[in-house]
Amino acid sequence: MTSKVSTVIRRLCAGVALEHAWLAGALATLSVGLSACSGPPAGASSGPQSTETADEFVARINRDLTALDLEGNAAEWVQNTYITPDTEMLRAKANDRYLAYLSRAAEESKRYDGQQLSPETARAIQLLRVNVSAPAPSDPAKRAEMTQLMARLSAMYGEGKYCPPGKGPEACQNLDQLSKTLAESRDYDTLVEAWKGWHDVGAQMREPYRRFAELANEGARELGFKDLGVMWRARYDMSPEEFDAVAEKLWQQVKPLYDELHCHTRAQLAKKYGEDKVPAGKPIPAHLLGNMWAQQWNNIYDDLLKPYPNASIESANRALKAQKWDAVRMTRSAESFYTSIGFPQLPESFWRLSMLVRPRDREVVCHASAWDMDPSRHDVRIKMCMNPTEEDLFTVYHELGHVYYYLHYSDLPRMFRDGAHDGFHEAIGDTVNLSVTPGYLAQIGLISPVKPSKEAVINQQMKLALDKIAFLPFGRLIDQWRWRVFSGEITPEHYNAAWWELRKRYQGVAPPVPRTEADFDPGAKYHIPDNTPYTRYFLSYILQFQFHKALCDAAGYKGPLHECSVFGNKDAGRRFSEMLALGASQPWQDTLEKLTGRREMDASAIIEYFQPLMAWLKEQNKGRQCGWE
Ligand code: X8Z
Ligand code: ZN
Repeated sequence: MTSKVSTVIRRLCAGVALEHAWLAGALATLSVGLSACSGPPAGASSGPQSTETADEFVARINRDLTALDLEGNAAEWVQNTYITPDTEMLRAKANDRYLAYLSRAAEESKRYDGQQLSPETARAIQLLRVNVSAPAPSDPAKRAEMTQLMARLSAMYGEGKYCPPGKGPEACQNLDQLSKTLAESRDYDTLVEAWKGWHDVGAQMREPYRRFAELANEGARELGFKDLGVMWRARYDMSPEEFDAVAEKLWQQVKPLYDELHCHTRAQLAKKYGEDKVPAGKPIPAHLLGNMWAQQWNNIYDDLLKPYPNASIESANRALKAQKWDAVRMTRSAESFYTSIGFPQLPESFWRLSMLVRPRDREVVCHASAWDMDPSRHDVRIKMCMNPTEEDLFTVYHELGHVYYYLHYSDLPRMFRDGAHDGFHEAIGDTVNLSVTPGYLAQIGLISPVKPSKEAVINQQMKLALDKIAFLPFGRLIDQWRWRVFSGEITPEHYNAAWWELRKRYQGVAPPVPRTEADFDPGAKYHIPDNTPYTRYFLSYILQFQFHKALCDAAGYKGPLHECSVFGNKDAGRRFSEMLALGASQPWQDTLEKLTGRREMDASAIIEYFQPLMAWLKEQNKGRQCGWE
């Protein structure tokens, strides 16, 4: 639906409508056969008037979508927090109505092609045409089939379990339990079992996913795009080809950092599990990195990768448990960071209506997300299954970043209530997390006071790199797979092989047991069944360092970037607020320039940040056989 950050494709940013030849071409071929649509959907005001001006049209769309959002958000929220056949059906129906409306509105907007429009109106119309991550075919039967598949895939992921063979249903384990094993066990075979147990959940999604992708692609083609992957990339205010070049350039900038981290990590894992299990020059077995998808590796920091075990900087895991931090306390802690930089307290309804822990009596989709339920009432929520771990603590700070973005742009017209682009939305909470320094964690009593030393700096940098640097190739590869699925380059007979080929190429990891085309390992990652575009996270992991540097400058900070925290700094908070309040009302380049003084996404801030660790890693890796075949 429209307002949950994890599923929305954030809308296209551009200056004046049809200024870009590539988009004008795509839209000129708009040929949605909408005659089958009957009347305005529930919640929509009366249909189009042929005399309607473009400004009136946009005002009507803003009004109608605001009304439709309420129903769609409510249906999707309930389906996510109470999975039953009934809520699945209700979500599919609400989504159906919403998508029918969007298709019709996109078609109607063609009336204004070639007209002189105000930049604001032109922009709203552009955003309208690309603001959906799964456009429906115009055939109502196909649209219904697609929305049912979307709800089904979401439920399959939420209900997924591993049931060890020969044991009763009480032995079944959900994703939280299996993830805990991946984070905490250091027994090779136990890890294999948990890894395989979860990945096998994907197999049942293969056929529904194949059909879903086919239908959504058809929807994208009807809108004039070559395929859905091209449509997703049309969101970034440049041609898809230009965007590919930008993303590739960023990846090449940061790849050397990843290569050093990979080399050192593999050497440490070989010490732990043996050279036979983790050979030099080969991809790392994907189940040894502390995370189900090997996407962030910080769970193996404390015992396997802490450079100086006797120096400062441990993870907050132990203290969170010992001090019995619960989900409310973790969320309050995040809120208090935001209020320290001048942001408002969370509304009372946030506390009443959010889901912070896994309910005991029903199935839910536990993957963390933030929801903009009703901007007019400031009804914002998060949905998480929090446990007292450092990972979840950082995640709740992340989610509140989305929530504060929603609150900041709640007064904008509907088409502009969005991130400058989706990477901005993902980067807000993570930027704040870069100020959650060891000093801050010590201040709130979660780690021992830091004794400043060169060793402590390297420890801290390693801990952070296992999150921020380890993630980069993962963030890059997910949509490499999907874009190729949508373009037809990867066919269903090669879904899994292509997935592992990309995981090997980018991340240098390999499955711990042989996988075949009977498996569907992409389905074991939330964003695939949920159809959430993923390049947003890759962009966010670069942007958040640019934002952090800009906020530190705004705070008047002068030292090395990795020691800066803007905790408590109202000047930094004001600059951040100004950016958030702009939402999607102007091209993201203008918004980025306002905060950072630059119009390009650029990796030099993350490179600067990790300079001390890079020097240290290069030293460690001397004489090692780095890379993988
Ligand atoms: O999905 C998320 C957030 C919700 S927007 C928890 N993230 C990605 C993931 O878990 O795969 C944050 C980091 C990357
Ligand atoms: Zn997020």
